[in-house]
Amino acid sequence: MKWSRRDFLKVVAGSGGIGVIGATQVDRLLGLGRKPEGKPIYVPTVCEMCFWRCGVIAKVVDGKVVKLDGHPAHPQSRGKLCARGHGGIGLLYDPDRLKHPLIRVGQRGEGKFKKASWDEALNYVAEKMLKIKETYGPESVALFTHGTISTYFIHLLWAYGSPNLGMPSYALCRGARDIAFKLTFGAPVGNPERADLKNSKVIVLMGFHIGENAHNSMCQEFAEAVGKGATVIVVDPRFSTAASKAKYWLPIKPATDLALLLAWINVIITEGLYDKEYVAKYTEGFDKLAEAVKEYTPQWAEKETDIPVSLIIETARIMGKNKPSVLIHPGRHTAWYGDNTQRVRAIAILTALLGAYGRPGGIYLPPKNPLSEYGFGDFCGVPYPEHQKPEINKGPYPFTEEEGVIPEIIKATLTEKPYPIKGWLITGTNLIKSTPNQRDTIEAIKKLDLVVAVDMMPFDHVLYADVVLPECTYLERYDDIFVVKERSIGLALRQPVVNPMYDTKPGWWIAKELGVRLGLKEYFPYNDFEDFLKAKCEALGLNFEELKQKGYIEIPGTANPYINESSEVKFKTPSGKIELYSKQLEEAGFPPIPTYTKHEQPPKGYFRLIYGRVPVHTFSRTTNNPSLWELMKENAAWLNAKVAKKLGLKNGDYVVLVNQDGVKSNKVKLKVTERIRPDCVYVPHGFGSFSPMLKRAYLNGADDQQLITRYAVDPISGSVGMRINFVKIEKA
Ligand SMILES: Nc1nc2c(c(=O)[nH]1)N[C@H]1C(S)=C(S)[C@@H](COP(=O)(O)OP(=O)(O)OC[C@H]3O[C@@H](n4cnc5c(=O)[nH]c(N)nc54)[C@H](O)[C@@H]3O)O[C@H]1N2
Ligand SMILES: Nc1nc2c(c(=O)[nH]1)N[C@H]1C(S)=C(S)[C@@H](COP(=O)(O)OP(=O)(O)OC[C@H]3O[C@@H](n4cnc5c(=O)[nH]c(N)nc54)[C@H](O)[C@@H]3O)O[C@H]1N2
Ligand code: SF4
Ligand SMILES: [Mo]
Repeated sequence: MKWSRRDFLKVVAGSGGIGVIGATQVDRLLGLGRKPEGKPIYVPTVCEMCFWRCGVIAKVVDGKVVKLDGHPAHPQSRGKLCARGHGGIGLLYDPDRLKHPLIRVGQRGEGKFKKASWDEALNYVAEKMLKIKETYGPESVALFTHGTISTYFIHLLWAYGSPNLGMPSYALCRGARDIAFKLTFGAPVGNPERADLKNSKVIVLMGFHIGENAHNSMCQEFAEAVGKGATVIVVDPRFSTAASKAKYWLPIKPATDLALLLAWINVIITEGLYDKEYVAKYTEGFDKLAEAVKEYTPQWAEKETDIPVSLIIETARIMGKNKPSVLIHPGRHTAWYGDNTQRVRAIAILTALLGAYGRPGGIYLPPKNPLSEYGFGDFCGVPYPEHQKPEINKGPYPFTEEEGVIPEIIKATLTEKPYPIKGWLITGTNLIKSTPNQRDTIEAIKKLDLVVAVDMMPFDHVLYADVVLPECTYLERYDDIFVVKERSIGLALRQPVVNPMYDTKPGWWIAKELGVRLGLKEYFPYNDFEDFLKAKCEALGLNFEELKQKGYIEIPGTANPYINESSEVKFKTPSGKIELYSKQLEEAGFPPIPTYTKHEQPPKGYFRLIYGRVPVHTFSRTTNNPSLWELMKENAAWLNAKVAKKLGLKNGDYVVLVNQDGVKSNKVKLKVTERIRPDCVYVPHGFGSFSPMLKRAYLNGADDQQLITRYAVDPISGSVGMRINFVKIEKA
């Protein structure tokens, strides 16, 4: 059966789904009384409406972007875009954009600014940064960053001499997953994830809601697999869009997934359903694993998870029968409870037992990379200075990486221990929405000598900035070349589709201008970004003009999806094998095989607060986008129908959520539904902005982060579990 765009839409459209941005809407955005009539030109570029980074073909008429389509050759778009990708035009022409540099005149948080020139604003920041360096040392400046702008600002931070970097995409997102996969297989699962979805016969999604989580080619491959008859098993306390495509929906009691995984491993081993040859050849520690999981019987797991024994056994058998083409998706946002690394380790172990790592339909292998590593830092050829003080950003977590644990930096700022942090650079992340315990974040800001926000939109955190530096959008700028690591290696170029509007500048320019003012000129040896791009292309053996014209170039002969059984395979773990039993964890004082820990369940009268994605928005960043706002203006809190009846609440009622610490949400509409367990409330993430500078997003529903005053940090990875908060419901 051949899958068409319509079938793709069916998957993605499950819950309000994909939206098509109408032509009249574009006209309105452009402020045109009529459609542009000139001859269209088509410019290839790369999307940044989320971090899947699809290839885009932009249609430009009379200097205006009138349409965005998926790049047909780019493996992550395959000729299609999701609603958010189409909605890039709404970002470009959003009248609420930051239009020129700003310097604060009121109190931090008040959002009162005066217009400034770039020179004034950059000099202000550089002066303060030099002062902090002189008084406290460079380590006292921290950077919070997300997205492509990170390339330039991490370079600037390291050149300045600070290690204190925090990326929300790490400890608040995929950090635990990367570490668990490295510990087990010697390599992270990658971005895009190396999930061989289109060839899977069984797909297991644990709290991973494809369709609402709208990563483009992943949705396309999921649709393809479903079309070919793959069995889908969805483990989620909520009947997600993916659950509507599933044969099995297992409405698990939240926080107990590790019990289910251990029981599945138990059944696979006791019933001899594992891939014996693969396990013998490629793995280490099987006997110890078999011994350790004996206690985790399906009978035991039923009590923990609320999933009947018969279903635990039946689903395990289906996996065993279809091995190795079984994809147990490792997830992406894996920051759930305090044991995230061990939970994802259990997924990795189950994957290995089924022989699914490096086999069709499981996790494919990384492509062969013939390219020399040529990062942004390599261009200048000047080494970074050594920092003189310990890094705060990694906390006490032995396996965490340089991308850091944001709450550790916030804690240090508050306590001034082990040393004071006095400056924050915030680039491309809405720290207020992405980070738990907003009160701590706001209190920490009060202690700072400098807060800088480099953003496109006046989101919540911008209100607290001393200086606001407006970046132009991805449609108006060059960025560093993307090395795409899908099944093959490819190179993709983001290039300006139109000239920057207003007095906005690209991130590479802002970082360079700051660098020059900080006396770090040798780290930024370019005038124009094309100098850098051309040098990089040369180093990579590529023709820049060809890349500009095509937008995406694949490097032939780099695909390496499956294990070649006839040659020796070495995993990049200490033993060279897949480590079911992890000596690295043992040596660091952690259980070498995942063990189950119980988490607290909601007290009487309270519900567990869970959250997730909606297909037409990316976190908070799109909530003011005129096109996407029209598709979904505010969020609604999901509540089980029987519970609602008991509480005397109806669908559409406005309520306030109050958490265990007495913190109240904005008023939010109630979605009364059978599609959620009675012990949970589900709030789509990213809504409820309190920035009055956003005409559409201002107070548009509830902000889940406001209610996340508590978090549980995973002692292995520093992953910040945010699903340990409980709420009760009051009528608004
Ligand atoms: N409660 C809760 N917290 C979460 C999550 C959750 O689901 N619930 N999800 C977690 C996850 S998985 C992640 S990855 C993080 C995401 O965290 P963030 O990336 O911080 O998410 P956003 O809220 O979208 O904030 C993005 C900010 O960057 C700006 N921005 C967007 N594009 C650009 C650009 O090109 N240039 C510049 N300069 N600025 C830009 C936007 O205007 C916005 O202010 O949040 C994490 N935190
Ligand atoms: N449209 C859209 N797509 C996106 C994004 C976006 O902002 N918008 N963001 C992208 C990014 S950076 C990331 S990290 C991914 C995140 O996407 P996912 O990795 O899929 O993560 P979440 O959005 O946190 O997933 C929430 C799901 O977990 C379920 N859940 C809650 N608690 C539990 C539990 O204890 N057990 C189980 N089994 N399930 C539970 C919720 O009901 C919900 O269905 O999405 C990416 N794709
Ligand atoms: S998945 Fe959608 S928003 Fe993300 S990069 Fe692709 S088109 Fe853009
Ligand atoms: Mo994420």
